[in-house]
Amino acid sequence: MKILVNCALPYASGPLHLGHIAGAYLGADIFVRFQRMAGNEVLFVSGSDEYGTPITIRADKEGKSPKEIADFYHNDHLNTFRSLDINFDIFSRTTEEIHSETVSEFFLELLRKGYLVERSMIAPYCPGCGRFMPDRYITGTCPNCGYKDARGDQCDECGKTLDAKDLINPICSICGDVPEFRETNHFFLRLDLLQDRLLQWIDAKRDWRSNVVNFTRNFISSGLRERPITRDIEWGVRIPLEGYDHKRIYVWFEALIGYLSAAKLYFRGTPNPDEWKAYWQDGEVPSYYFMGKDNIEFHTIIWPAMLMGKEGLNLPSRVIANEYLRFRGEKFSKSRGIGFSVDDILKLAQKDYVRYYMASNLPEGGDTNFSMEELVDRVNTEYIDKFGNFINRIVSFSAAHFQEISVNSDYDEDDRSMMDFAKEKFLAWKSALSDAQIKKGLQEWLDLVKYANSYFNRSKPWALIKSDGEGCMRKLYVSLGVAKILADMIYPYTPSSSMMIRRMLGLPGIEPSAREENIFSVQSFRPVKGEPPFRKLDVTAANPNSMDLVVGKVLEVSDHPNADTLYLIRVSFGDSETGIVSGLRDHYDKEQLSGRKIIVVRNLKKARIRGQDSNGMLLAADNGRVVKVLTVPEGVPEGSRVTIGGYPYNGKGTISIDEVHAYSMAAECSSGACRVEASIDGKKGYLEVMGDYVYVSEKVENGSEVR
Ligand code: B3M
Ligand code: ZN
Repeated sequence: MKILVNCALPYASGPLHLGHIAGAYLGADIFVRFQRMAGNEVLFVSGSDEYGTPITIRADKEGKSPKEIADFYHNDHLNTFRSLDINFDIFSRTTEEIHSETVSEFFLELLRKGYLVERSMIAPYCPGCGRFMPDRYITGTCPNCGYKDARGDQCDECGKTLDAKDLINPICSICGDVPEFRETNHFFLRLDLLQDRLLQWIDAKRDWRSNVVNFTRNFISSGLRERPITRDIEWGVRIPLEGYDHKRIYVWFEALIGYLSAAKLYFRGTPNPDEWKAYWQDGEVPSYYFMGKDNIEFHTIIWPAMLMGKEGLNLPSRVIANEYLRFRGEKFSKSRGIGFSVDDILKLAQKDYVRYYMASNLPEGGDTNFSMEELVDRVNTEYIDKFGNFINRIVSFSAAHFQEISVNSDYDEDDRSMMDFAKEKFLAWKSALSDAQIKKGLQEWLDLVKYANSYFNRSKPWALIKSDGEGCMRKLYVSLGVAKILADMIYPYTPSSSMMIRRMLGLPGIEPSAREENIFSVQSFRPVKGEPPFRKLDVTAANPNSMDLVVGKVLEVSDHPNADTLYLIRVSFGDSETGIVSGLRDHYDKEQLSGRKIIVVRNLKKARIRGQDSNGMLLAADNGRVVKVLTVPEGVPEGSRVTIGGYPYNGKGTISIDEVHAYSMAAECSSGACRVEASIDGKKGYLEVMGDYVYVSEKVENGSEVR
């Protein structure tokens, strides 16, 4: 059977972090691998979403063109997916020509059929910038949840889609001016005409997850209005009509068409360029869509509406949306320095360990939390101790005593119960994955791992070998059969380790299979003894950053009562405060420090300095004469975490002043500004914050120590 699997197109505006991976991509990859094991023909599609304000915002910030940004992050995404074994058949780009052609066709056909109409509307216009501003560029307080930093298109906190004019106290995020709301002409999608059909359609989706169905049903029932699908911007797909040179198609209208244009592109240049039609027009071919929860309405309302209007293409069969993966309770955000990017985490743990932990912790039914400690714990105790050791024990024992292992005597009751249990778990795994329940599938696997361990221990092959050679071989045969099933069941989750284990089991050339007839079908095994398959994770060793560097804001400065060179400084981290004794009195007036953003080593061991408590250490560049505090770019809030060479703080308790000095932090000055470099893990790395650097507040002598 053919299956189409589409995965939300990530914006090419920044590196992917673990929140993205958990939201959409890992689950989709696991699902696709499973479907292929089950013998299905899958087309697995995604691509970079290269238009839209996330890209232009980043371009403005970096002084580059949107195209340069999109090129860079498109490649970055490709590398990221490759590094995690997430293998799309095609990872396309919305700047492909075939995409704009496909968008034009869609647009013109919807226009012809009356699903698009031109109307005048009110949009935010910034007098400071002298142009209409995308909703996303306007920020203010969310009318829904009160979050202060909501964007005009959507609130990041409550997820509600917004209109800039709904924001309370809106301002332009570029220049800070208060926007006006002016009239302009745009094309609108007549969702209102499709409301009843959409409701009927969603009501028939009995097997969908309730988060998606409930959200969609509520949304539709509250009444669908026409939606503008063009904007007064320059970066986007052109409107295929005369006279609209300064307007473009809105990213959320065209990006959805990216699924279709990518499928066309995939088959273009193959012997059968029309093959995409099999995936889009054959009503028997199901289509699955994976995404994070903030993308639901676009896939269950806008996209189906567009497809209904267009006619002749399949509607989504299944929309699967995960909730959020959080990091210490907050949403992952590379730019705010919260959590790990994929590159960061892969420095600490190999891809299959990351895939394993993430899969076991996917936010399928509600938000989950990422924790490095939990990752280490689950990988070590489940994946390595239980699974890896089981494989290693059978393989080494078998290889040490037998050339070839086949079954040569009748199964006893325990063998049978082992085999029955294996079959039961295999079938449960299969039905979970068929239903895209990724976590549940993994749980079935783990149950079987545990049972297999206890069966092997009970069987005592090391004792049997002395008294009952045949019985011993039979026990090994059953264990190897179970090991093969385990290797198959784990294949979608950790494909490269699964293949390694298959080699240990002596199964080259037999592909992983999800077919029931392929369990216990191997007649004889020739396991290959080698090294234990996995090495345990030690993240303190792996993550060398033991310094909890945080941006603080000076609240108050006072003289130390017993020392003329010292200040007592109160510092805020946003949600907490601390008191630091610091030797800046000869270098800064109190007023110069008050209100300033500084960098603090928050986990320095508490000390009492001349009778006053000091809790943390304020960093400054110091060449013995000139002392200048470190600082951060405008807009970096207190509480932001600083990384060193890409490593976030490893969370391992307090550190001593000597340990701080071991990082040999120093000012590295070039044209006008001084960044801060440190020695970490035998290499040089910069202190970074929110995608930018930590700087010395004024230019100092190159190489000045930072302490
Ligand atoms: N780029 C939003 C996101 O990355 C958007 C998805 C498009 S799917 C067609 O979350
Ligand atoms: Zn402005």
